[in-house]
Amino acid sequence: DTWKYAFEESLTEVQGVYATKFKEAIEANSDHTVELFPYGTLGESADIMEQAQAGILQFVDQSPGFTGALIPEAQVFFVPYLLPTDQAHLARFYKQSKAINEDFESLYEEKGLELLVMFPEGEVAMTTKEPVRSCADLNEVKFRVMTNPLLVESYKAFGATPTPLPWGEVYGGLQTNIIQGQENPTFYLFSTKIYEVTDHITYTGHNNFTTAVMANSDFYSGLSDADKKVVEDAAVSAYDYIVDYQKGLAESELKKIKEAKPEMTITVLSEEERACFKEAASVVEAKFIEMTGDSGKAILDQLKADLEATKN
Ligand code: 6CS
Repeated sequence: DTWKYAFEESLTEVQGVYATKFKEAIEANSDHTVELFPYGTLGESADIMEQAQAGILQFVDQSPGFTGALIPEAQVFFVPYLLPTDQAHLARFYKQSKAINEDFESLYEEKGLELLVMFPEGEVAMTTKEPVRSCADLNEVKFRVMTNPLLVESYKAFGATPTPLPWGEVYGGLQTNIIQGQENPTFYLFSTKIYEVTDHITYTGHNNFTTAVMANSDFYSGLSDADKKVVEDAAVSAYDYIVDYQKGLAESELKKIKEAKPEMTITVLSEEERACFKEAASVVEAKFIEMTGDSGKAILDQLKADLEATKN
């Protein structure tokens, strides 16, 4: 039989490379085939999530940036400066974290989803039309964010005017000046040509892009133990592959942006310049707890403990 797997990026972007490895592993180790549906073939992120919950798709990759309304606790990934930017630390963290592999698993399960893996896609950078050296520079900037209430709170706390939009409206929105900024990992700034419609890249170090792959729960629980193992093993081998694949990716893609658009400014904010963004973090953390209560607080504490435990 054929299993359908949709994701939010193209086949050659990070989620697509992950999905391709996952497919290869399933097909090498079972009689099942996996059909891949890249971004745009079945709609936006919210659409593929609905299809996965309905069982039309067996697998879906949806980032917590879009899962926040469904699972409020998933917004924890948008508390600024919670996650480190060190990729080696992150690689250990997602694999070993109890918050992810146990606590989030049950929260996704309640929504009919079997969480298979979460993985990092790189430090996010802001791209804007005007330079950003402090929060004050975001004043009056309509800044596109994924449709996630806590991300809205973050950019409010940063001083911007947050504008939640699905991905499909971002390039056009920047082109027509409906929005004047957005954030994404470096590889994505190049692959989606977002550098064509913004002039400044700013690294504030405030977050790493997290994504999640899950299966429809009814589908998953109906699998034989052997097939479940094939799926779990495929998720793990694709994880190891995607972590390795991303080594040096931000650097190589930034170089390509510079070649394509030499006038693009690229700024890594100093510790001093980061101060107002870091101050905003505590406001956002408090908002997160206000939104999610004891359950959110428990996951936040566990996540912090997991980050500490995977430092070295
Ligand atoms: O910003 C977004 O909406 C998109 N960013 C990435 C890196 N992947 C998919 C997502 O839709």
